[in-house]
Amino acid sequence: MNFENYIKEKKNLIEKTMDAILPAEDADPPIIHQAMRYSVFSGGKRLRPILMLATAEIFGMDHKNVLYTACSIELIHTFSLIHDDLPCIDNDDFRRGKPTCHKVYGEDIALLAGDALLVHAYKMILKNIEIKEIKKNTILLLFEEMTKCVDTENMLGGQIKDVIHEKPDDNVVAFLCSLYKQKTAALICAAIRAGAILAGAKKREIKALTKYGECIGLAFQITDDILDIMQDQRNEDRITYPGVVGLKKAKIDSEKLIKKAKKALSIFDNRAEFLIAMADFILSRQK
Ligand code: GRG
Repeated sequence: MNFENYIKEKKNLIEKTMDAILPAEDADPPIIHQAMRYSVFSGGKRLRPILMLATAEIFGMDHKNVLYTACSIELIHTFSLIHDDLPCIDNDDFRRGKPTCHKVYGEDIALLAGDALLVHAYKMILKNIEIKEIKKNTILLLFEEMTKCVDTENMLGGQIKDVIHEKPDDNVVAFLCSLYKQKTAALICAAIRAGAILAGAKKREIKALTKYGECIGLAFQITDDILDIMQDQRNEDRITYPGVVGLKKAKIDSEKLIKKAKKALSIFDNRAEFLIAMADFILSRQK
């Protein structure tokens, strides 16, 4: 199957599952469920759940055993975007070309919709109990993976550094890389690691996939900043990697990271072809 069809097929699968697992729009109280669904179904690329499915596929794991966890990671992603857009954080009016959640539903409901999505993400990890192929211990490992990724050592910590705009006097590049690893790469890496954990991958395989995830995660955020500059959407308050090292070096560095990521997959021979294609896509994407 070619890459475009692969992405399309997986995206459909994920969106169908999310539609089935989220509370209906008219479930009480309707406003929160409408807001949750508005943000979840407003046109995301679904990269993180696709990465999870593609990782589990390396080990021959059936998609149906991965879908709840894949949706869980997309719900965490959506929660982080809703909160990131709030007036008290980035104050963005638009996301994916559409009004942000708080613009449509108000700040109070948007904040709570984000909270509800995080809780629902954990419920999805628990729902794995219904799948007989998944052991209880695997579910505990998934909980650990998700929690570490959201915690102050990762997403929350990175976001806090971003919010307080505290720039170190020296080694700004190292500071930015650490912030990007926490804020962005951690969730991408957790998606990949969760796919491997679900599929019962061995330690050395998880290590290789973690390296891949860290590299593509960092390259993803650098590319995101490059796209913001090129599409004239830069936030002047934020220090960014291309803002510090320049566009040309930022592009070279993200290419190096993608090369490193692909090299980490060499232990899988040709079984990781879609992960390799995903790595290339991260560099070539325009949105
Ligand atoms: C505790 C999880 C948690 C969050 C609170 C708000 C916050 C702390 C963190 C925000 C992190 C954040 C917004 C990182 C930006 C990552 C990024 C570049 C997102 C865009 O990802 P895409 O392009 O989005 O995959 P689509 O639109 O395709 O879904």
